[in-house]
Amino acid sequence: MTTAQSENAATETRPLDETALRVSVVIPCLNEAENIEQCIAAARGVLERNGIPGEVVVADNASEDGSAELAEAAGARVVREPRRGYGSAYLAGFAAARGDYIVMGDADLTYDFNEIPRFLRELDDGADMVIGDRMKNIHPGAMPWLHRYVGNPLLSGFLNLLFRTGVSDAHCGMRAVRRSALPQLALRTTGMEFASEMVIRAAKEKLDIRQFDIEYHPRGGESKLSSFRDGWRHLRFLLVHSPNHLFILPGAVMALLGALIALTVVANINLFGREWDLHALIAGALLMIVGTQVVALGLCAHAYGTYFMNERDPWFDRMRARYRLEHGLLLGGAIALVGLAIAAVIVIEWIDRGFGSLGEERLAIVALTLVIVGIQVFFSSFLLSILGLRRADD
Ligand SMILES: Nc1nc2c(ncn2[C@@H]2O[C@H](COP(=O)(O)OP(=O)(O)OP(=O)(O)O)[C@@H](O)[C@H]2O)c(=O)[nH]1
Ligand SMILES: [Mg+2]
Repeated sequence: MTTAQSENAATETRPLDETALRVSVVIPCLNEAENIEQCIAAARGVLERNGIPGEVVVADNASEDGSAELAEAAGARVVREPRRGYGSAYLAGFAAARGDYIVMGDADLTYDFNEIPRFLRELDDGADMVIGDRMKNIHPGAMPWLHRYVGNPLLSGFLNLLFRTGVSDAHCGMRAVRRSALPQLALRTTGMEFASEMVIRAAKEKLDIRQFDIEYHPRGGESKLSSFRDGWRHLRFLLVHSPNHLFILPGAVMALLGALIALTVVANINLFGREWDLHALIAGALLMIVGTQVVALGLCAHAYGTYFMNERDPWFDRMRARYRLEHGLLLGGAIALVGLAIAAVIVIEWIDRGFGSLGEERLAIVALTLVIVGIQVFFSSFLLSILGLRRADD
């Protein structure tokens, strides 16, 4: 998005009497009575000292320890969101924010709000989203060993493997974003995975994302993060938003490996110094059938993302441009026909032998596998086409 476009979008969403509000510091809060006043004082102090016209919005998640009242008394505008979750809190806070820029930070004193001007400078310089990187400056006791050396590096690494965002610390909670970029991000997750969603969506939309090192301090009060539940929520989010890595790649590898195994057996190839027979062929058949099924599921997931969720994937777009329903039907039909032809040969031989005993187990397995795979391709093509019907409606 160009600067001119973002300026237009900002003016469109901004009420007339608040044209001067430059920054909203949005703080999600769940039972942070110990810290919330200090956080608000820090944020307000930075805005005042630097002459930045802004507000502090606390998105309270139905705290039961009086956090919301403390926040109001400390001069924050409090938005109440009864639906629990880090993402829910932020979505409510974003909806209420009035500043051109939004700065995000936890209500637990882990982040230094004195860094706000640095974040704003990057936005002024044209960035759409700015994110801190805590990993080099973690103060003693600020992050448990499991998160520092296992959870964060693994999840950030996996996120970048799948989505190539270039963000080093994808779960850092201190960020800033141009408010006009929010409609484009279309954020919707409710839990801690919101942190991943924001980074992935920004990268997919090719926004200008910048990062710099910040310090991470030990938190006051109790952590709301649950290592395994929230770790899993992040991982789950990454997987369900990447059909290529979840389905297409593993499915294609399985199907290909299965086909190679089947070929080795049928062609009597001596691999690793031994012969491969029926048991290997059964394993190969299983891999071919399951692999095809998984690839078909991946294509349907892509179709759902494209037609229902407005999530485009360049690879799937190219596939759509190149292949139509009829291609799938022809491919599936041809594969099934080859299988049926092999089955027919076996039956003819059986008749020839006067319905006596047969020794064509290998060919029978190959025929059966091809018929199954062909039928899968044939009907999956129809299903893909049905999912694509929405395109015509739109
Ligand atoms: N987990 C969680 N946090 C919420 C919720 N609603 C608001 N929050 C706030 O979201 C921020 C992030 O939660 P934290 O417990 O600090 O999680 P974290 O920063 O990943 O982990 P720590 O390093 O232990 O602070 C805090 O300011 C919470 O008060 C909620 O429903 N669940
Ligand atoms: Mg925190």
